[in-house]
Amino acid sequence: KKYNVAVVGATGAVGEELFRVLEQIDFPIGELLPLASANSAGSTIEFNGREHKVYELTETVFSEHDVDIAFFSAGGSISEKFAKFAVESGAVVIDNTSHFRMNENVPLVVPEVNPEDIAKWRETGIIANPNCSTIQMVQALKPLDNLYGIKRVDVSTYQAVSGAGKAGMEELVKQLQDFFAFKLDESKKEAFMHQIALNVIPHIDTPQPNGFTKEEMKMVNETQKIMKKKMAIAATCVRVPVLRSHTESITVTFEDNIDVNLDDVRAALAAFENVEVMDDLENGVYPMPIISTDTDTTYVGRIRKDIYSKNMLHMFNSADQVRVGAATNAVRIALKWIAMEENN
Ligand code: 2RA
Repeated sequence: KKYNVAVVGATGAVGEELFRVLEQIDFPIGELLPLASANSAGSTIEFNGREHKVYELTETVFSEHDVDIAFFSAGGSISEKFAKFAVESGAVVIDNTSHFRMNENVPLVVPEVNPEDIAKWRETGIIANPNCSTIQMVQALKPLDNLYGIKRVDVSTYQAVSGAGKAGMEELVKQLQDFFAFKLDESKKEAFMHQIALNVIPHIDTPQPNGFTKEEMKMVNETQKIMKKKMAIAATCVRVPVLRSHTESITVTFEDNIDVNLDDVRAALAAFENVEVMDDLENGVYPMPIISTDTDTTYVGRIRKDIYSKNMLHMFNSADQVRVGAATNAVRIALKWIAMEENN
């Protein structure tokens, strides 16, 4: 069976990557419907060696093209306004924005972690894609929770500028060019105070009353929903001058009686779908953005027991934010949804 697929946000960073992933995974596509706002409509995108016209996103475009699966990556307000029209036309919506994630009737899915939740899609017609920094973390946490039972997670993230879309990536490149175009003299210091080039910014998304940011609370709330466990989680989310991959330093505290066995931990991670262990510090083998970018793998390394507590483990991961963190996760959800529908 072939499926008619719409991509809302066809000209954005995630939208463009969705076309690449759909080509590479050889998705059973009937008609492809790239959708964007009025000012991007009329342009064309390349898909499977053919030019496809970008249509304007309207309330009726989904029923006009008999869409089966609609990917949304055009911001929460667009999903809020238009997802219902795709659902009413009979399509399943796979939404990359945060708008529906914490709605209790909407499944929030990382296919390697909680595929069973996809079955809930009929309640609203929507399946929500988690935040990118959540996805790569729960892929590393799930095998460890299965093994020992996690009590608490502390994580610091080093998030690529691609998380801020095309504009974020263009800003980093331009600032690096500007920086090397002239020496950073005192008079220009103020201009660079919140630049990202050669800097790190410990602030992603809106500050919350509890002193954490919205990005940090996304990691807490989404992880608890996906893993169906109210484990304690503290996150510090930092923007770094990297283009495409997020990396994360994760400390896991297991139940008190656990004495972590590193061989069992590495075996559990290595056996987990789409996770690869890269862990040989002596020989400089560990996850890095330069390795994970443009791949669909979540790399985990720097795996080590805590020096003081036998029930604590530290590790480090890296994954491509635009692929693992958005486009590939969404396509993997769609493939599991198709398999479920065709088995019913
Ligand atoms: C970011 N996770 O990295 C957020 C949204 N993609 O900016």
